[in-house]
Amino acid sequence: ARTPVTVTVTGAAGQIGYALLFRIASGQLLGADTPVKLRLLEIPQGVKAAEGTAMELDDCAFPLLRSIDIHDDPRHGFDGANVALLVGARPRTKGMERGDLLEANGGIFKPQGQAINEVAADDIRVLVVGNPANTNALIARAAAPDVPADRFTAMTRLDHNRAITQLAKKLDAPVSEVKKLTIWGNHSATQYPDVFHAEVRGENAAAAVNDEAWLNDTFIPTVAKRGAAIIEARGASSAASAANAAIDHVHDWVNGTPEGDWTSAGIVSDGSYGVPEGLISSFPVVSRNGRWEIVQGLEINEFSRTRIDASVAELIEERDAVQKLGLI
Ligand code: NAX
Repeated sequence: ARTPVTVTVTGAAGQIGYALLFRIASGQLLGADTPVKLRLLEIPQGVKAAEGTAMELDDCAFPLLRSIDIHDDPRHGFDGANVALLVGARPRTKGMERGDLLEANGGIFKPQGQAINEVAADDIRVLVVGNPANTNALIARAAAPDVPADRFTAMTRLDHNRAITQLAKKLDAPVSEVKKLTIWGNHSATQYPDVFHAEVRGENAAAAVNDEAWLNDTFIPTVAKRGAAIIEARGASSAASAANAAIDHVHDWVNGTPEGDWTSAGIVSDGSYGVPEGLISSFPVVSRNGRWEIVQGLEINEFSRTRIDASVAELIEERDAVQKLGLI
């Protein structure tokens, strides 16, 4: 068996944490031959519930699970971490302005970034799930100057997976026949799910759909507002599907994406496709040798350009706001 990998999960006592931890411990994150050491990070009020989850993890007797440690101090929670899933965040509450939300989350992601900088393993990979995910990732990254910038990512894989299923249903195809779909921009209502380069059963998806009104009035809003639709139906926000997307993201990052396909992830922009350098924006990406690479050379039509630019404009606003707050 390989050397154990240390995985830190923040917000471990929350609903995504509950859906995520059992899958990590069973080997679905890193593979069936990689032992896992779990480190759960919570706020003090969350520690007792995290202990309960740890009891249940014990009761599964997962062969790959080597240890579980619970912490409320990031300097201990990220100690030796190879993978960090930053799930815990401050949700928007009634009457909260966007600036207040960014500031409250800065109070979480800045110290977590600093702790990652100080105590995580040299090969640390970070996935930010907690919203606003892209900008929280930007804050954590800025607080960790000694960690290569490309180790900080934000999750848009749930949006990606949602878009695959909507497109598959429209064309009456199995999801396994949908390739090369892209989520661009921010993980928010402005995100742009792009089917113009996607393939369904080997054919161009936009041509197969051949219905711009469906794209504009049904597909894009269904994907972008899916989170709200889940809350409306379930009375609680997406949890198992969010955990599933986090597993997919890290699994592909570590093991590589399949040939002939790509996925979507929020990664630090190198200026590709007119997205300002340094922003954490969602792109079409492949993973090769353990690193995300942006798929290059795609032609961006007018329909896509307007929508990518709108989402990127929102990311710029968020970046400028956290810059003003001294968070980056
Ligand atoms: P819950 O409220 O169930 O759990 C959050 C947990 O985080 C709580 O146990 C809380 O005590 C803990 N926490 C808060 N501050 C912390 C800190 N500083 N350190 C460690 N733990 C801390 O939320 P849940 O439904 O699990 O969602 C978690 C986050 O994921 C939210 O921000 C949510 O908006 C976000 N999501 C992101 C998605 C994405 O696609 N990127 C989709 C799903 C989800 O909405």
